Amino acid sequence: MAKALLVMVAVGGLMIAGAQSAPAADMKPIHTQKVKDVVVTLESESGQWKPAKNDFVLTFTSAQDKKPVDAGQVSLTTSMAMPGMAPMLAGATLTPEGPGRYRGTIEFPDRGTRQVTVTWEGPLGKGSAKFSVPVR
Ligand SMILES: [Cu+2]
Repeated sequence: MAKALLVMVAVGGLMIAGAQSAPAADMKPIHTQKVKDVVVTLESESGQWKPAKNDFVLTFTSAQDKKPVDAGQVSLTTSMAMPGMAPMLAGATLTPEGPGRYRGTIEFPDRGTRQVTVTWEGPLGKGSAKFSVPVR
């Protein structure tokens, strides 16, 4: 999974050079979190995750001037605690779309609150954000 993610990110990076990305559709925030000087925003057209395949956008901006932050290598993973069994894990496929902007997909088999971990490692350093998102 981790290896596939790296390949996807690398391929996405190549695509940016040639392709002009489509204008962003109207997005609603799923979650916003400030980590030091970076604001991490998870958003989608519906503003929530459902038990199915989900498309979303992950952005990194400066808390000071609101400009995009080059987050570099980014990952988004989720887990859900399930009584009496191992936590259910799901990772997102992320494709860089522009400075500080990643288009992602993630699939959930059921409802329930996910613990989300976003990590990044780029020119401005590395960091992580942890928060929970309901799947409903
Ligand atoms: Cu579950």
